[in-house]
Amino acid sequence: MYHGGVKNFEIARLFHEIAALLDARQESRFRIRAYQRAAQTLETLGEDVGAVAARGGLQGLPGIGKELAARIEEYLATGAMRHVEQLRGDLPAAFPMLLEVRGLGPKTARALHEKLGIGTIEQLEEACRTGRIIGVAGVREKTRDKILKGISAWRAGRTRTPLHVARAIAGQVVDVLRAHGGIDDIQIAGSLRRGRETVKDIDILVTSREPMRVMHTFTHLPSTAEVLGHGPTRATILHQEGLHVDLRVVEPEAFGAALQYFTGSKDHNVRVREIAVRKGLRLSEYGVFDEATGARIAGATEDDVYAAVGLPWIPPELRENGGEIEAARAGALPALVTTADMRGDLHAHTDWSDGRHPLDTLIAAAEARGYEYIIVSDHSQSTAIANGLTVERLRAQRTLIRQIQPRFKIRILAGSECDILADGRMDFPDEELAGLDVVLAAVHSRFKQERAAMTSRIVRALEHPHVDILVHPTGRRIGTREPYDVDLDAVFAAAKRHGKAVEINSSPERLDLPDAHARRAAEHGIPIAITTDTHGLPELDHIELGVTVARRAWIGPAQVLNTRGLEDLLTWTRR
Ligand code: DGT
Ligand code: CA
Repeated sequence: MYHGGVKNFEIARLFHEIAALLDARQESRFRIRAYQRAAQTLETLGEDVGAVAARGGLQGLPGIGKELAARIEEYLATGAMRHVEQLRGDLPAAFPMLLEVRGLGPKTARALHEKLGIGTIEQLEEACRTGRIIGVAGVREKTRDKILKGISAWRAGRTRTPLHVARAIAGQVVDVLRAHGGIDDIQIAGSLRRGRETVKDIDILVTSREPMRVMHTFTHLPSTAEVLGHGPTRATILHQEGLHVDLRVVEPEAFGAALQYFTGSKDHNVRVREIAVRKGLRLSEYGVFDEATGARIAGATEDDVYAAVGLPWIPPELRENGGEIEAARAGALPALVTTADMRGDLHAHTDWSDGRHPLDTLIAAAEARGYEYIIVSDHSQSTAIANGLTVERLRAQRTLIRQIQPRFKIRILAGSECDILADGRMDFPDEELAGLDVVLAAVHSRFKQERAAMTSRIVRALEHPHVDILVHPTGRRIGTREPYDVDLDAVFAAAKRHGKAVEINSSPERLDLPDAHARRAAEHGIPIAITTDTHGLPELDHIELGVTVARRAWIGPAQVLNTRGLEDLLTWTRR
C-alpha cells in the first residue's frame, strides 16, 4: 500500500481555498498566485510533507517561503490553519465548494452570498435555474449558462478520484483504524484493489470482535467531513477530500466471500456466479453454498471461494471480464510483473533540465533503492521551457556521468528525452544521439497535429536507428490534456518492426500508456519500459503506479524491459 502524502493534498486544498478567498476579498494578485503555486508544489511532491518538514526541508520546496512554511508547520502540528478560518469569516461552510465551480469567479460568489444568501452548490444551481441570479452582481444569461456548465463539470470531476490520491487516503484510514485496535483483518476492496486509474469511492472490509469500537473509530476519524450512514456493521463517510469511504464489518467465515464480492468488478462477478450456478452452487458476499443442502462450503478466504467454483485465484487487476475467466479455466493466467521485479529506472530528470536534484543526488537515491541501473534522460534543446540541454550541455553531462560513475555501484546510462520535432526528425543531430547509451523519444509540441501527420511523425522517430524507447505515447495528462490524435496500432506495428520499446510512464498525471493500450502494445510483442519520469527523489516511488497499470495490462516480468539485468539491458540497447 502507498502510504505517504495525504497531508500534502489536505494542505494543498487549504492553499487553494486561501487563494480563492483572497481573490474573493480582492487581495493582491501576488499573494493569490503564491498560494496557488505552493498548492501545486504540494500536489506534485510525491513525498509526505510531514517528512519534509521533519528534516527542515520545507523552505527548499519550489514556491514555499517563510510564511507558507509556517502555515504548513501549523497545520502539521494542530490539524488546522487559523488563516483559513479568519478568511472564511462568516462565509458559510460550503462556500469553498462554490469557489471550485468554473465560470463563477470568487468576487461574484461573494456577491451572490451577500445579496441572495447563496451558500451551497444546490442553492447556486436553483438560483441559475429560476433565473433569480440574473442581474445580480453583473450576472447575465451567458454567465448563468457558464455557471451551470461549471456545476455539472464540478460534479463530474468530483465523482472519481485519481488512484494515487485514493491509495494515500485509504492507506491513512487503514493505519488509523489499525492503530485504534479491535481489528483482526482489514482489506481494501473495490476498484481501488483492482488498481483502476480513478475510483468512485473506497471500499474497506474488516473482521472484528469489537465491531462497535471499529465503527466508532471510523465515524470519528479526523478526516471525516460528514457521516452519511451508520449501522452496526456498515458505515459510509464523506472524507474531507471529497470521496466516500465505506466500511463493512463481516464474519471471519465470510471474509473471503465478501472480499471477492466487493472487489468486483461487477462483470467479473456475474461470470463467476454463472459458473457457480452451473455447479449447483450459490455464490454471495456471505459464502459459497450448496444449492441443495444450503451448507456453506467456502467463504473464509478468496482462495477457497475461487477453488469452490473450480477456478484458481485471480489477481484483482485482471477482474474486469477481459478474458481472465477463460484464462483461469484454461490454467493460462499470466504471472504478473511486481514492483520487486524492477531492476532499474529508465526515465529520470536532474537539475540539468527540469528535475529538482543534482545528478549525483538522483543516482545515490536510485542506488539506495537497490537498482542496478538508471537512465539519465534530461530534455533536449527544443524544450526550452524545461531548460532542455544544448548539444554542448549534453556532452558536458556525459562527461560528468563518466566522472562520477566510479563512485557508484549502480550503472549510470547516458540518455536523453529527445523531442520528436513536428516533422518526425529528432531534436539532436545523429552523431550526438550515437554517443548516448539510450535515446528516449517524446512529443512535447504541436499536440494538435491531425492524425495522419502525428502518426507519421512518431513512426518516423521509431524508424530512427538511434531511438530506443517511445515515451508517454498518447501524451495525455489526466484531467487536463486529451491524448493526441494518433493511430496507436500503426505506432505499435512500427515499434515492433524496428525493435523499439514503449513506455508506461508512472507519473500520476500521465499513466501513459494507459492499461488498455499497454495491453495491446505488449500483445504486439514490444518490450514495455515501466518508468517514473522522476523529477525529484520521492517520485522514484511512483514505479508502483506504473506496475499497477502493467498488471492491469496482463503484463508479466518477461515483457518488461527494466526487469532485465544490466548485461541483458545493455545487449538490448546495443542491438
Ligand atoms: P467504482 O465505481 O470505482 O467504485 O468501482 P467499484 O468496482 O469499486 O464499484 P462499487 O464501489 O460500486 O462496488 C464495489 C464492488 O461491489 C463491485 O465491483 C462489485 C460489487 N457490487 C456492488 N454492487 C453490486 C451489485 O449491485 N451487483 C453485483 N453483482 N455486484 C455489486
Ligand atoms: Ca468502489
